[in-house]
Amino acid sequence: MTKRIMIAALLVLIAGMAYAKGMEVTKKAGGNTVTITLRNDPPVTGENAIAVIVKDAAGKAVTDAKVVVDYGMPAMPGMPAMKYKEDTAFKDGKYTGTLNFSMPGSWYVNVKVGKAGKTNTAKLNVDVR
Ligand SMILES: [Cu+2]
Repeated sequence: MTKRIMIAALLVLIAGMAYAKGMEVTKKAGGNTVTITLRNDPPVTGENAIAVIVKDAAGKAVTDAKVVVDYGMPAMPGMPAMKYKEDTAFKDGKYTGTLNFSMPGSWYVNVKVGKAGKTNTAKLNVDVR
């Protein structure tokens, strides 16, 4: 193998590892800790699976919350504000759904965790490619 091919192979391997891991962010939302994983890192234009794990202040998994993801882009020149909503489904310890980013750029992703009449939000911004 030439050096160039070895470097190319290494880059493919690193890219593959990054893809497998996805993007993971942990945030506080009220008394809960919310771990948000996006399947793609960086997120891509089109569909991106999202998984959310919620734990209470004691570190115990919260399995009966209503988790909704509001995401969008503020208005920009030549483009009105875009707002989307994804209702997640709880399965195997995670609240999962799919976000569909219609264009590249900076998107906000607000993960709303509702339980017992209260809603706490974990906010993040992602740079969609
Ligand atoms: Cu835009």
